[in-house]
Formats: sequence, structure tokens, C-alpha cells
Amino acid sequence: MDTMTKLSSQDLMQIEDKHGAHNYHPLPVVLSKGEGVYVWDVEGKKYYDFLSAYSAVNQGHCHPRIVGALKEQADTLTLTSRAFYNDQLGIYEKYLTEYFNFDKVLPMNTGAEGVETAIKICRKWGYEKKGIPNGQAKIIVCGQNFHGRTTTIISFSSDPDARGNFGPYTPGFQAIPYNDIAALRAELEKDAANIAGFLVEPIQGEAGVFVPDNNFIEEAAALCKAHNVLFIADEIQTGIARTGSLLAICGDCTCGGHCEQQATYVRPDILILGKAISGGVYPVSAVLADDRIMEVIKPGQHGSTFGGNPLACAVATTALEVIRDEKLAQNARRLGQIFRERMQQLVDKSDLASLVRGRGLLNAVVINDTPESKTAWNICVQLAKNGLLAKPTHGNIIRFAPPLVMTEEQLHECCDIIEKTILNYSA
Ligand code: IF1
Repeated sequence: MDTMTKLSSQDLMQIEDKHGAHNYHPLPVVLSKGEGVYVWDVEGKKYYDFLSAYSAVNQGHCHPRIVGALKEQADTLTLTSRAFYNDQLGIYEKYLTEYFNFDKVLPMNTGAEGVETAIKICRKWGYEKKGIPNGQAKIIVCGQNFHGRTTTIISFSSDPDARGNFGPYTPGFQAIPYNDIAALRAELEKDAANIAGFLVEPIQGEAGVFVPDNNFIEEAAALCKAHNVLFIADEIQTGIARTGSLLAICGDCTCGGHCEQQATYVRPDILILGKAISGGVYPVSAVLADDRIMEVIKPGQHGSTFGGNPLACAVATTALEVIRDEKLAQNARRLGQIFRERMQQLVDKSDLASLVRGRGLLNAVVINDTPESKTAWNICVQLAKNGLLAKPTHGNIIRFAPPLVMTEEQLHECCDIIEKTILNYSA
């Protein structure tokens, strides 16, 4: 290939199409640069990013402090495996556990690995601490969940695409409808002795940014406690300031970590983090729990070549410092309110937009058409032409999740683009 000829977006999409597995259907945009709330395509067109790599880039693209930490650590030591100690891991573990107020962390890489890790810890706790008979442990999950792509995780998915023809499936999971406290209570009362945990997203992202009733999470946590069942929060997408507080389960607290209110927030028994814990610079995930739970894992029983590597530790520490120093939870909360107000005005005057919902800067606009229609997709293509990138989910829902470093002025410009695009849209 002539390396002097610059490849166009069209060329690059064709190369991917030919050589890459077709497990995605991306918007036809090829990005080559990112900075803060902006990304640029190969032709130099600039866009506002309203996906933030599915909420991994909360701190903004290529944040100089995070990239600086990456570069410095990359020049020094990248990977030792856990066969030896490294000088970054302990410091990171101390920082992270103090930041989130847990005794211990088990470091992994991807979100799915974090969820797998939580499931393994939960089952083992069920047998060794709760006394569940061998092989009988059950974990309650929610309908329309999204927790990742491994064989065990898709075993309890209700999405036919995520699940179909990947069996046989891992047993031991029982689904209840999301946001249905009565269903959770019934399930717990039916078989509490064999139930080890309840795994839940505090806001369901993939399901279309579905925010549960105010008391669902609190009541679910209380029910779990009453039945000696571990309450497991998957905050991979909702965590790290995205929803206007450090974690979605922190509710009204905007401290961004380290405040007195932490004692009163709904504290999960197991907390799973991923995505923005690294600012989208490197795959980092983490499972947090107190000693009474984490102590069931002994040497040789779980691990990962890359989990807890020095590069990940340096990056994640800095990414979390940025969240706190730049007050990103507070910013997400403030801008989120403005965004939903602006979108509500749009819903009021457009037949095409029927609903806006969300919390902080994790929001969705429901498009007034069937999930099978191409309307939301076509609107996203038009939004891209107008300089804003967003992606539909479940056919007729558009998720809007910009980096949290956005300014109010930029947000208004973005709302203008969305408004103009939807008001001018014709099929
Ligand atoms: C893809 C969605 C977002 C997650 C929660 C665990 C994971 C995820 C709550 C697994 C990952 C991603 C993965 C991405 C699409 C995406 C997604 F649309 F599917 F729901 F973000 F909105 N728990 N979510 O949201 O983390 O292993 O990917 O690091 O393409 O599959 P991972």
C-alpha cells in the first residue's frame, strides 16, 4: 500500500469491513483525533462526542493529566504480572479503597471481567459464609440487563442477539423485572437460603437509560440485607460521576468522593467499576468489597495477567484525581438538568421526540417511532452531519452522554444542534 496516500474515511471503512468480524454496525464516521468534548474524523471534520465511548471517556478525550501519567509509567514499567509485587499496585489499591470506602479491591481489566469476578466472589461467599449447599447458589438479576459479553453473563441476558446460539448457558441465575421490588421480595422469600446475591445496574444503560423509582435501589439493598443476600451494584456505566454523583447509588450527594454522606448512601456489598475509572485511556476494572466478603478469595483462586498492572494503576489513580479536582460530578449534575430542560422544550414542540429521561449526563431521548424503524438511526446520521455524534439503542432511543468536562456554553450549542436536527428532520 502506498503509505504516502492518505486513506479516506471510505477506504478505512472498507478495510474494516473486509478484515474485521462484523460484530458491530458503526455510524459511518471514522475518527482519528480527540480532545476534551471533541473528536475529529479523518477528513478533519470536528464533532461533539455524545457517546463518550459508552461513558468511558467521562474526563474528556486525551485528558493531558491522564495521558501524562500513562506516558510516564509506560516509560518506567508496564507489566510484571501478579507473580511479583510492583510499586504502583498497593498505592493504587489504597487510594481506590479510600476513595470508595471499601476494605479491599480486586483489580481486573474489562467490565465483563469485573462482573465475572463479582459473580465468582458472590458464589464462593454463598457456599463458604452463607452455607448454601454445594452447586445450589443462585444470583438474582434483572430483565433487560446489560453486564457484558462473556458466556456466563450472556446466559442471563434477555436480549436475543446477545444470547442466541451461544449456549449451553451457565445456570444459577434468576431474572426479575427491573424496578419491581415486589418481584424481588417474592423471589427472595421463595428461596432465600439458596440465594447468594442480587446483581443490578442502578440505572439501566443499554435498556435505554431506564432510571428506576427513587426507592428501588434502597429497598432492594434493605431486602438483600434482611435475607443475607449480597447486593451487587454494576456501576461500570453509571459510576465515576456520570450521573451527577460519584456513583449512581450515591443519590443526591455530589461530593465526588470522600464525604461524610458516604456513610449513609446505599452501600453495595460488592461494587463493580470499569470504563471511566481509567478515563477511557486503558482498560481498567475493579471489584470492591469488605474483608468479610473478599476474604473468600485465596491465592491461586482468581486472577488475570494484566489485572493490577502498573500502567493501569497509574492511569486509574490520575483519572480518579481528575474527577475530584475538576468537580465533574457537580458539573454533570448541573449540565444534566439544563440538558433535560432543553430537551423537554423540544419534546413539547416536536412530534418526533416523545420523551427525555436520565440523570446527570446519562440521558436518552425516545423517538416517536417503532423500535424496528430506521428513524432514530437516520436522525443520528443527520446529527453527525451537523457535528454531533450519538448512537441509537433499542431502535428508537437515542442516548446522549457527552464527556463531563463540557461547559454550559458548549452544552447549549449541542442542544441547538439536536433541536435543529430533529425539527428539520424528514424521512
Ligand atoms: C459493547 C451497551 C453501553 C455495561 C455495564 C458491564 C459492561 C458494560 C453496565 C461490560 C458495557 C458497553 C459495552 C459495549 C456497549 C456498551 C453499552 F450499550 F451495551 F449498554 F455502555 F451502554 N456492565 N457496556 O454497560 O463492560 O466488558 O465492555 O468493558 O459494545 O458491548 P466491558
